[in-house]
Amino acid sequence: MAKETVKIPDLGGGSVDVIEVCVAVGDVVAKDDSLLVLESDKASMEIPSPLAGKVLSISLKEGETVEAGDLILELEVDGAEVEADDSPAPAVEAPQAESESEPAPAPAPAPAAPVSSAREMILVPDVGSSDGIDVIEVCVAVGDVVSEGDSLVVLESDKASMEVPSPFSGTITKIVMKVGDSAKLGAEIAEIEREVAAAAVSEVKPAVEAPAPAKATTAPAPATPTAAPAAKPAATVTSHADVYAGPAVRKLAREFGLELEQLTGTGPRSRILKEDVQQYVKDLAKGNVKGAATGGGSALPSIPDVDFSQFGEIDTQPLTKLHKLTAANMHRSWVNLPHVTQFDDVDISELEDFRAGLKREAEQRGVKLTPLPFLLKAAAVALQAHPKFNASLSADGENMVYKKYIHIGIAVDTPAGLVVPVIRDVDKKSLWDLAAESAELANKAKNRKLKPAEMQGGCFTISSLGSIGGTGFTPIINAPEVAIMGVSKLAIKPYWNGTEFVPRKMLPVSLSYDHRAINGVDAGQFFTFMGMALADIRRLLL
Ligand code: CAO
Repeated sequence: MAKETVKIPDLGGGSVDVIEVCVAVGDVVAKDDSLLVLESDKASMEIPSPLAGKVLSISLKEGETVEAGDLILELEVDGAEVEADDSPAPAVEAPQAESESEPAPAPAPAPAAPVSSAREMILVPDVGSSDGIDVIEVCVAVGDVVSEGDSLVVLESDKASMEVPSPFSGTITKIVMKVGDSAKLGAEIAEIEREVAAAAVSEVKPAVEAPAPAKATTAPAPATPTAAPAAKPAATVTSHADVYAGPAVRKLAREFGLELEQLTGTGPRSRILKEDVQQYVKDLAKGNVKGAATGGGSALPSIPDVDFSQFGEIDTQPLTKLHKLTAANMHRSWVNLPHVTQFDDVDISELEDFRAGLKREAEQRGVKLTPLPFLLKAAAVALQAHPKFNASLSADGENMVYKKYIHIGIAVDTPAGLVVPVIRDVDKKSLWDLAAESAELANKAKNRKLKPAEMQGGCFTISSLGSIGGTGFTPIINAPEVAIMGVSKLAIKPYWNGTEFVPRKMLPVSLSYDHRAINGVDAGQFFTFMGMALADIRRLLL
């Protein structure tokens, strides 16, 4: 056994903060296990162990500022494994600022006029690794005007991510590197047309004039390991600039297709740890991700935050609680349930004649008889005849729960938002009862008088936009129900009765169903059955 000291490697100059100590005294570490995470204002990197061994002592604490050569810890190692070596651990894909392979320094800033331009190819600098490193972001596009220090590309290995800055200001004229390339020292990144003083032009051969090697090339300053890629991302590139996470965590998140912004860091200074990524993935699998309903929690790319005021005057109003709740429910249903919607036109001419004939009686009873009670009744009969529609999938996806009761919700538009009161035991109620109860519930909804119990227990929902207009729409299922019916505006249309076209009152209806629970054939049969009942309401008695 031998005792070895591990020191801060050469990080390319300057001091950095220790933001995480990944080991404790007594830990047994393997070679390349992370010992520390260091961070400057632009960079973050993990320092791997150069040797396998047992941690005997640790000389650093989180929050300390360190520089190259500072002692990290002592390791007890197998004597055969290494000869005593007091030198700092090798920088992990960190730039070797003072090595012989140091890239050419960035040219001096362009002096004052007279000004000319020259094209130069920017090359990958020495990033401290002889292996190729993945290009994970290209931060510029042809035509972009960049300043010296602006990021051109972001490179990432499993231990470090680093941005390659532009060595000078100018306009990007060509991009050679693309996402997915493996970048090595000297590889071409992009061509830049830089502004230079006339006196300086002769020192930098423009591509168009130069004989072979045709183009003047310039390697930028050493790449900077970074937790915050490109400050100037191209339009298609997502910037994670505000997120604290080490490169290994970034890589892991990317492998899962996660945006770092979706994660909550539990490490020091809210740093995102590997465990946070793993926990998030577990929660996602269980459907427990907070905010998924508003678009921020699913693994889908989030919708960009746009400052609309840049395009004109705006007025921002807070959403009502009900609106937010509805938005969350709609989104949850939309992303969780595979919706299929089918459409039909139902001939309700006879129903309408019958309804018109009841107008006086309805007035005497003090109720308004709209098509809605007929739709409720027809839905109840169809649900009875097709129990698959009067069911819910159990949350674990293992069972179908068939309901022996028929409670139907009606979507009601209110000033505060959409609510869905539920009419219980629709199958047992008369048209008059249904007319009275739907009007009463709608009225209560509009006056915010509904009790929670009056909005629970629905088996199926009807959303009627009939009084408003439209020829059809795709309603979103009110999960865990498995289907919803949409009703649009009645229209008189020519109908071919076998010998001639006759004017008929046609009601456009749609049916969205959860394809996990219901097959297309089932839906076709259910909807045809319902259409027949509406077309000939005597069928409601059968
Ligand atoms: N085609 C043509 N006219 C229709 C119709 C249809 N499909 N459905 C209803 N009408 C008529 C009614 O007969 C009534 O006419 P009269 O005043 O001449 O008698 C008029 O439209 C108004 O009806 P109503 O809206 O007061 O009553 P209703 O029973 O049809 O609907 C309710 C009640 C609560 C469902 C409705 O007021 C409502 O809020 N609809 C909106 C639902 C909604 O927002 N859905 C969208 C959900 S997804 O965002």
